[in-house]
Amino acid sequence: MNIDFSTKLAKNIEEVEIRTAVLDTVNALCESARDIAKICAKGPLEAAFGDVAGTENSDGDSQKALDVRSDEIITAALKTVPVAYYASEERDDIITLEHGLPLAVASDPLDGSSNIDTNVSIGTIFAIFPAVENDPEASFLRKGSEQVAGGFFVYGPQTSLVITTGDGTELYILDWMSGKFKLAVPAMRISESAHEFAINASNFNHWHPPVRAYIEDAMKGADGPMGKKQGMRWVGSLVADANRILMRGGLFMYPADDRKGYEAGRLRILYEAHPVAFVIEQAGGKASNGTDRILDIKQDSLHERVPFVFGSVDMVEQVGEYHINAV
Ligand code: AFP
Repeated sequence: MNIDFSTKLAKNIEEVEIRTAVLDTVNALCESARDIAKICAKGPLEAAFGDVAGTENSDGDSQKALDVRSDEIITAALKTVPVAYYASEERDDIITLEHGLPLAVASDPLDGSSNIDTNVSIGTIFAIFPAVENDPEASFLRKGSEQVAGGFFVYGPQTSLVITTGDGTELYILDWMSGKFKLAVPAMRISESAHEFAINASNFNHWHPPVRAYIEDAMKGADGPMGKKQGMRWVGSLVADANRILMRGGLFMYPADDRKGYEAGRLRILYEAHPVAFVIEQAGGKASNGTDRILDIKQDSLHERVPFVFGSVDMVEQVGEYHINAV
């Protein structure tokens, strides 16, 4: 076993076949993450570590060698467990592993590619759905609330796993001596209010009015409507910002803006927003597109983007108020 399953993980899943399949799949993903973490730990000592692979992903973004390698590692692992279909940021189309198996897995195999050669935390994000038999598309084009499990690995000072199966959010840390992910926090909780936001402020001139108004007020700190100094962080790796917000509260925003291709923001709903929203909500936080709950949104295409706002309840709700008041 690659993970300590003495926890309550997946015990809330009533259907035995699905519960067993989820545990087997999480175990396989943990082995994949350990292999990817080993590659990350070697950095530029690992051939083709951060090099551009010379290929492009579904949206024409150039792929790094580690993007492609991570996807290959995960694909090979999922062939050993009861997963019928696999969708990846690094692949245009769904892969059918075996019709008739109970699960469908969507993944961003390597989130934070722009940070690969800067020694900044990066990660792997995954969403697990019950497979719709003989219908790969229907298995993925659905609401995020239909996930049976979701979460992400972070390859940073620790190699960690944040995961939920719908009964709270757990934090596991990889113990390199045993090679096992061990439970560190059985029930992560996001503080309801905090005073730190994460956004790529270089896009200020492209934001729509509600976002610009919110950030301008946040920048006013104690002299503005928020009445307190607001801190700011932006890692450029969703998994790192999400992990920080789970640990100490705060707000993350990647909103829509007026740049070409960013009409719905940058992040993909299926394998980035849905799994992150799942762990955030299960830790007592909120996740929206600015106004509507992310997990209630059904995506119409595999790589569809969505404006993404998540974190402490009070902060996410306040962003929603700025959107409503702007109408
Ligand atoms: P890459 O994987 O292409 O580096 O994108 C990372 C990401 O999807 C997400 O992890 C970050 O929060 C966001 O993009 C950073 O976007 P900017 O580079 O526009 O700030």
